[in-house]
Amino acid sequence: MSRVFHPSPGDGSWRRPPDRSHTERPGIVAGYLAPHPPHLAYAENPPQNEPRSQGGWETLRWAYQDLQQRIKALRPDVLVVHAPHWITMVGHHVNCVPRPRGISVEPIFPHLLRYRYDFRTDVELAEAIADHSSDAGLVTRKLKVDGVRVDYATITALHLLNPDWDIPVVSLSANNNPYYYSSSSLEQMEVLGEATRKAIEATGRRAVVAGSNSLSHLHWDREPALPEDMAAEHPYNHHQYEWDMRLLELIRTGRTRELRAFIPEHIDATESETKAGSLTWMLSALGWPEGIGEVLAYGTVIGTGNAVAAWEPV
Ligand code: 2X7
Ligand code: FE2
Repeated sequence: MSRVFHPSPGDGSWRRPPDRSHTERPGIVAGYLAPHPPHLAYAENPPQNEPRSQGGWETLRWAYQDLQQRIKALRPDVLVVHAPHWITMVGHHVNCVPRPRGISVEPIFPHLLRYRYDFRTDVELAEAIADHSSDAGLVTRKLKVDGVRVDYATITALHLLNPDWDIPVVSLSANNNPYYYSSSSLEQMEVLGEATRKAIEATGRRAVVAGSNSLSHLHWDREPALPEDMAAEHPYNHHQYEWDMRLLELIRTGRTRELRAFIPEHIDATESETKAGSLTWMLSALGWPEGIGEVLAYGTVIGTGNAVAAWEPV
């Protein structure tokens, strides 16, 4: 049975992942591909979000429930997330505000996401990531202005990974200046990933790193009257779907070296949101581990391809 569409056996045993927190070694304990369409948070009906839904996009949300259990078992000190919609035109910014609070609104889908957030930043690690990145030659800034609104992608991914919000966070921006000109941003994301790993090790943290990208990224310009009408949900076209499957096949068979070379091809073929670099950053932080990689679910959201995937070094 393909793991792509059948994320878990039906006996509920996936809810009880082994307790792996005994590995108290500092470092990165897991890397996750954690897509952020606002629809997924909307469909969960959390009290923090104003709009109400009837559900939808279940296979992706069930995979996130699996990740929530895994994260609880790992007991990390911090969740480090890179997401494409905190766009910074000059350099890579790190949120160093100790307690971000506010309302995050999805600008294209404000009827789906108006989410009241309140979380803690691991400021020491945030500053260490900025410093290591700067030392590695990247233009880097520490965001210290209280009250700056946190983007919806960061909030959606963090909510879906840890709806209890009881683990401190470090949030990184997407430097979309190189994004507009070429795929050279991916080279910078490799450097940012290595700097992130060094900062995690230097501060003695046990960290989960989450790259928050969709895959194929063409989407409808109309939505159904009921946004969660799953009869209307399907891939934008078969070409997009096929290229997503090629990428997922590399992930689920652990062919990470091939994946690294394939990501730019996939971007060219599908306008993939991986162009913002979150997936590359996350895998670079993990050191591009060969032989591991799981696809927990794939599903489309308003036509875009989205996968929840995991890399858990033993
Ligand atoms: O940010 C997104 C996305 N990546 C995919 C689909 C729809 C909305 O928002
Ligand atoms: Fe997005």
